[in-house]
Amino acid sequence: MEKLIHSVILEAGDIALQFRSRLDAIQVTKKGAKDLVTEADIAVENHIRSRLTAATPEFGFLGEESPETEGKTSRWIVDPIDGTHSFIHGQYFWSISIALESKGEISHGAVYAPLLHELYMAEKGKGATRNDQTIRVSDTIDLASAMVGTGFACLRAELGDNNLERFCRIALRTMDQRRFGSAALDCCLVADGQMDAFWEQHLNLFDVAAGALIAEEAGATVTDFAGNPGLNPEAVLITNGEILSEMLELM
Ligand code: 2AM
Ligand code: CA
Repeated sequence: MEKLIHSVILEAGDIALQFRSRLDAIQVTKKGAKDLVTEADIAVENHIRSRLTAATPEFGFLGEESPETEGKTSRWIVDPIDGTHSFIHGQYFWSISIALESKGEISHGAVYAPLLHELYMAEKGKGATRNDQTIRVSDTIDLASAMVGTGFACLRAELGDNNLERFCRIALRTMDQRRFGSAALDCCLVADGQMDAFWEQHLNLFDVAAGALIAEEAGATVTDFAGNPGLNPEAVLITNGEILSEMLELM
């Protein structure tokens, strides 16, 4: 399974990069007021879907850009381009995310950021890697020394509870903050210690299914904003463990 995911995600990266090389000519369509989809999102998802479905016809498929198909006990969960706005603007921080869920539990996760040349992978119980090297969360012990990240998907979804107050509250207590624009990649940045924590609300499962497993396998805690363990895309808090309680107080 790992080999299949590895080849498919690298192929998907090549397709995305071909579109990236002619960004001026790329077709962008609106799914919602600020919710964009490009030809690249669709071509990448079509490729991933046809490759994975051919190799595992018995599995279901949940992707951001195509209708869901039911599977028996396993399904692929795919975001073809996480960080579509970054992609459209020619920026670096976007990624491709593939997860495999079996009997309700994520068993494999891969996140690939083609322009950063970073491929993160994890298998449940077997640790996490970045470009084949084992990774671990940071050992930062207090929020005052921490680098944290967040995202504002909710603003794009035009919801009332927009994370700005929480961001200001937390920003006053940390060393520094980042907002990279790809939730899948943000999870991986906590996994390899580049950030000490990441939170975001109102995400979709395909944004974070792979990233959360990668983070967990690298030693991160994955909870909701109340500290309940496990992945809840509505409220995702991923930390290096050391700063979990300080973060929870501020959520
Ligand atoms: P996307 O680029 O695949 O749409 C950035 O804050 C994160 O929010 C990204 O993972 C982004 O994924 C996601 N996101 C963007 N718009 C969203 C929306 N309208 N609803 C939910 N999530 C969204
Ligand atoms: Ca996404």
